[in-house]
Amino acid sequence: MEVERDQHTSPPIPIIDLNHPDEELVARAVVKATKELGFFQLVDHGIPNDLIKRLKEVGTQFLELSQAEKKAVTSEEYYGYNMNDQYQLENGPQLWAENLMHIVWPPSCINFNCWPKNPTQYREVVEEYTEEMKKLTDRLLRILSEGLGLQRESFKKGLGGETELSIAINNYPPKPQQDLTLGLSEHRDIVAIALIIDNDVPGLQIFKDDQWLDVQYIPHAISVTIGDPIVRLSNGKYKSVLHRATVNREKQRISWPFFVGSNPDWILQPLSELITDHNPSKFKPITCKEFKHRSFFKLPID
Ligand SMILES: O=C(O)CCC(=O)C(=O)O
Repeated sequence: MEVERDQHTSPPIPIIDLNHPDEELVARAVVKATKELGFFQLVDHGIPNDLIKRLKEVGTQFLELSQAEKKAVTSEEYYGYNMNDQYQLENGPQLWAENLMHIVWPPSCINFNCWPKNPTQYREVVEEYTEEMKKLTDRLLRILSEGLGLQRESFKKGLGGETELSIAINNYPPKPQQDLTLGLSEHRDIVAIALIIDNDVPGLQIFKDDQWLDVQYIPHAISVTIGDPIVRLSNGKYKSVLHRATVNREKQRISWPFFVGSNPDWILQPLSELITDHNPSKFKPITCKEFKHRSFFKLPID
């Protein structure tokens, strides 16, 4: 199989076979997609299909609980369970979604009150998924480092070493007036990288060449969105992608993003190896915590 699959859609979205024997070719494809678009889809990525299936099962079982049971999960600043069906953007579309998000790593940052207790296998499955995703995300960070001629751990160190990892479940119920409603409004990620799996209902869109493109559903594939911290670390050499999620007229869409965050107290700034007299820093140093807060509340940063 080629490392980048042939596509007959135009313009193409890169689909990268991570298990291709030529690792250099794989790395080049990831780096190219991150430099040009900030988005790609991974196939044969090493996360067992059975584990993805179990993750989807426990997530779906949680969503099927009564509202009272779901609300029993704590809701705090960024994490826990939230229902967004009443939310209306000013002069914008109505957002319709339900969301659960919680930290999965490092253990010192985990608040298990933000994790569902039901179904009972939820914790075990999410912990197993986290272990696998740590390996995959470390590999991507190493590829991004080496892609700019840096030491392989540079990007991980630039995020503060022990980065915060979290997982979410987004539930987008079907909505007949689909054109009026977005599940998740357009945004660039506050986190470094998001790795998204979904059920078989397409809805993710990315903005490329002045238009919104549908991301096709590929069974077992992982969609990767590059976020603004990677842009800052790379001093603008890598791109983040503007993306959004639409809802379907007839079918429920569910997505499970896995987020690679940062160490909250770490100073986020372009990696020093990338700064020269000819290529001065484009971004002000800022703590990761402050960056997250300012990005979340759309406050100015630089
Ligand atoms: O549901 C999706 O496909 C997109 C999720 C996303 O962008 C997010 O949770 O930040």
